[in-house]
Amino acid sequence: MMRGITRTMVTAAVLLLTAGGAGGAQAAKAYNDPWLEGDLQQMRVPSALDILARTPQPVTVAVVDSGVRLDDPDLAPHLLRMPSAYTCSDEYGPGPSYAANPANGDFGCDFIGSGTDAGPTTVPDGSPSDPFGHGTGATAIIAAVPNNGVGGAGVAPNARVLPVRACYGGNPDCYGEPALAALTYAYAMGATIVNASWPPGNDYSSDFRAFIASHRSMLFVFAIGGTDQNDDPYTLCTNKATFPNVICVGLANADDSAGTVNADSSTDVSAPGNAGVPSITGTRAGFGYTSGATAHVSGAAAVLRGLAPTMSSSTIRTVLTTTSRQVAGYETANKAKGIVDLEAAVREVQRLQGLTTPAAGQGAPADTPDPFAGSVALLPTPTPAAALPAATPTPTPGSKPATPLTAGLTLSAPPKTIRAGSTLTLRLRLTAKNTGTVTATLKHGKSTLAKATKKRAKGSVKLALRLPRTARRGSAVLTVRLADRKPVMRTITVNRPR
Ligand SMILES: [Ca+2]
Ligand SMILES: [Ca+2]
Repeated sequence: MMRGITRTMVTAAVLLLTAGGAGGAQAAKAYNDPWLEGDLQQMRVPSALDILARTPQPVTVAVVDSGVRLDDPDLAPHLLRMPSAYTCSDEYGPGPSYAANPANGDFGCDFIGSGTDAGPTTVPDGSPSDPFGHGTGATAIIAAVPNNGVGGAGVAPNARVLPVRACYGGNPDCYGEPALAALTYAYAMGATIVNASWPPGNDYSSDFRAFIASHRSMLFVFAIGGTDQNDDPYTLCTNKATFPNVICVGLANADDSAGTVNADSSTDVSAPGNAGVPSITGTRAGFGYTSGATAHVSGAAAVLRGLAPTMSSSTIRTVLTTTSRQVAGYETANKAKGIVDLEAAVREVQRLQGLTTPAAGQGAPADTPDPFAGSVALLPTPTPAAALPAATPTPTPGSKPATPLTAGLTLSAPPKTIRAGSTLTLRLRLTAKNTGTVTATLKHGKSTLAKATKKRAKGSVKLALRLPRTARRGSAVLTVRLADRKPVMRTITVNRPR
């Protein structure tokens, strides 16, 4: 998905973007961002934003990747902070977890902690910062603030990015439990588009595929990763009956010729790989290719979803594919699909919605006012995180309200190992206003090794779990739960007694 691409830098301080491609509209839109390339014109983004029948609603796009540079001034205003305390790993089973909280300045979830390669998972945290730049590049393409004189311009002024770090390395490698946890988390946070700038190979687990099939309110945008899938087309891309909410993206070169990785029947649509770069890095070295193409499609989908929040994911996919710009010889040469044409897609969505498409330049503003102010805290400027007010999430239109999100308690780090025959003492604190029965269980498979309960718990709580000397040794799962909230879970190894 990545390739060393020499960036063709546009140095003009103000670049006048004119609509390009087939059926060129008259609209023109000036951007003053210094790092623009030709990608927006190639997809007819400026002219699309000039004919919107109404201002698009904000759309939460989860970028599941290597993370996001959280301090980039061109991205930060469009990044989502945690809407409420949320334990980053308890959705997908036992393991270390972290109670992300806006009061801590947390943006989202990091499911792999400091893991930088395909090594073991380390401790998650609430700061999905990006050591590689891959997820940052995707975020810039989707949601960089346009027309602010800094960095590039994203495709979707209405997109708000939920940064999710779940992929190792900078290529990136996204698999296993972190990948599934990331999708689950994205859903819980109200994301209706998942940008996955990585290929959905057939080795993903049945649970991973089942999650996608059963969450059709979400549109999953995947990258075609190479030519190897010609022999083994991705099921997630080809089985439209089961996965109507998946769109798989190939590469269109800047001159509209097909990217070499496009020789595949899995591809739904193509898009540019080049893009404006994150302002803070000033480079997109190692990013582009189908990763960039995927992000462009996520941005296009975010505009359409914001325009028509009740439109199904499969309809958005159909609109993007059927309105894509066909290039002579493109399809037959190597099975490449058409290039996304956002203006044509917007016109089609407005037709389907019974909306009258305004004349070029007469449309509604594409930039939504800060839609989450007072509900989900945003970082308005790249200043150090101050204490942010706790807030309840605003469900994104078309998504299920995300409840319950919080475990309602924080758990001081329990030991990683314990001996059979000893007592495990847990210290936890119920977060403000929470009170109720707290239960803690230590289980080995279905067998309960120890259990403790505290009724009418409030504030600081101590729980003691006594393990019998005969307790089965090995990896056990500690589950701590307040009432019927989602539990906090840890893995603890039970060793032989003294
Ligand atoms: Ca981190
Ligand atoms: Ca910008």
